[in-house]
Amino acid sequence: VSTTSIGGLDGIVFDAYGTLFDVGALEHACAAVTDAPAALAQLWRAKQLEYSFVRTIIDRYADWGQLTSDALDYASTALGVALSPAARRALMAAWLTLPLYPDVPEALARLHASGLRLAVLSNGSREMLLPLVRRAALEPLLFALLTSDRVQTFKPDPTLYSLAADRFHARVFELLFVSSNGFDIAGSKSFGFTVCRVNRAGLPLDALGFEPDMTVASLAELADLLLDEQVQAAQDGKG
Ligand code: LAC
Repeated sequence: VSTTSIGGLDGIVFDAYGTLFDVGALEHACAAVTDAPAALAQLWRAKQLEYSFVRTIIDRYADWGQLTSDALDYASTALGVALSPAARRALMAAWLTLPLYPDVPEALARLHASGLRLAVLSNGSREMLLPLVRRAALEPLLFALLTSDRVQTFKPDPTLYSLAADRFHARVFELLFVSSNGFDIAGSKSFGFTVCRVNRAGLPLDALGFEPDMTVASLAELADLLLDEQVQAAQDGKG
């Protein structure tokens, strides 16, 4: 764990897919249609992200559901996986039932209980994220659900990040942005957030020239860091 002081935070903004919600679960869904489910799930996710980047650069927005469907078409064709209409629907539906990583529920509850405002800011659309957030019972914990469809662009476009600063009425460095995705660490840090990288898989940091302010292996570790610091500050205040 590396950390810098993070007193004076105004709120915490979480990336969704791969940070709160376990996209690894797509592999189980893919196992229904291929003997190589990891390859299909990985290519699907990689193409989904690639399409979002390309569309952002050429200014041709399509919503996240469309991108996800297009990426599945590419990945299944490239890997020679035949999909019946029913199998295709089941794979798309897997995005609406992704589980939270096991460390997430308790950590978010603790952070919420501490009085910090929490939000999700995602490249997903509201249509695809709301079912996930509701299913995971996160709605009562969230101050805001900020999604790409509002601004019709995708991270790391600063336009999407700016939704958080606007919604919180906060200075950007007073918001802690939490993500596991390398492009999102670089994008959020470049935008000016204080940034926490969640590195559950022990992967190297993407070589984009941006260091997160802290790195944790789980959200439990993040909650410990922030809440211990709060306790310490309260004790110092009394002393
Ligand atoms: C998200 C994806 C891109 O924004 O991780 O939720």
